[in-house]
Amino acid sequence: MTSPLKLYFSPGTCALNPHIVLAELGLDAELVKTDIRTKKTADGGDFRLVNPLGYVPVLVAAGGLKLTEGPAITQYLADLRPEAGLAPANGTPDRYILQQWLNFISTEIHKGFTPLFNAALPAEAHDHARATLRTRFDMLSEQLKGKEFMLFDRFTLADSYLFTVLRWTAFTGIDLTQWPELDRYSANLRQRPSVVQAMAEEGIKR
Ligand SMILES: N[C@@H](CCC(=O)N[C@@H](CS)C(=O)NCC(=O)O)C(=O)O
Repeated sequence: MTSPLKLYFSPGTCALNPHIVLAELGLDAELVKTDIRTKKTADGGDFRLVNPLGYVPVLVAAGGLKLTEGPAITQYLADLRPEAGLAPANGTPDRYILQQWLNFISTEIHKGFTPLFNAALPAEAHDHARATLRTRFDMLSEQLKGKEFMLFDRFTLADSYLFTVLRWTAFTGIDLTQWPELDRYSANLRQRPSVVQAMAEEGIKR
């Protein structure tokens, strides 16, 4: 039987986050590899017909529901299996705390990296992006002091997302060992079976 879930991803991008969540929840999904430069899916399809803005992740779910935006996709998935505890119940104070952090990771960290992936920008723009990220990493490092997970003493959607974006430091000239707490946190999560599985399925080595 084909899976009712389909995830459009590109290896090592922010789509690794919902991919980890799928693995964490033990949900089967059809994984559609997408080239975000050519906007083609692996079978030669036009990805812009799936997302006119041409970015991953995109989740297609039962009933034809189509979602973009990582935090919406991962919350949808978490709510399919609430017993796994990846997101507190909707409407509870803890759910808003989770949403606060997902929004922080999305806007302050994820999008903070964007200039660093744009080789056309001048060095000053890259330096500015790194300097801004450093201030966010200082704050996160305090938040994670002595902790295995970001929130509620358990693995949540905040961890799959933060792990995904911290991985990018290795490719953008940021030495994560400057923040031993973040380095330790990231190294621990890398050993997690769902993370190992999702990275292997995407063919990511490091
Ligand atoms: N707002 C979207 C942004 C997703 C995004 O930045 N995707 C990147 C990969 S990490 C992408 O596909 N970029 C290709 C493009 O924008 O052309 C989200 O948060 O899910």
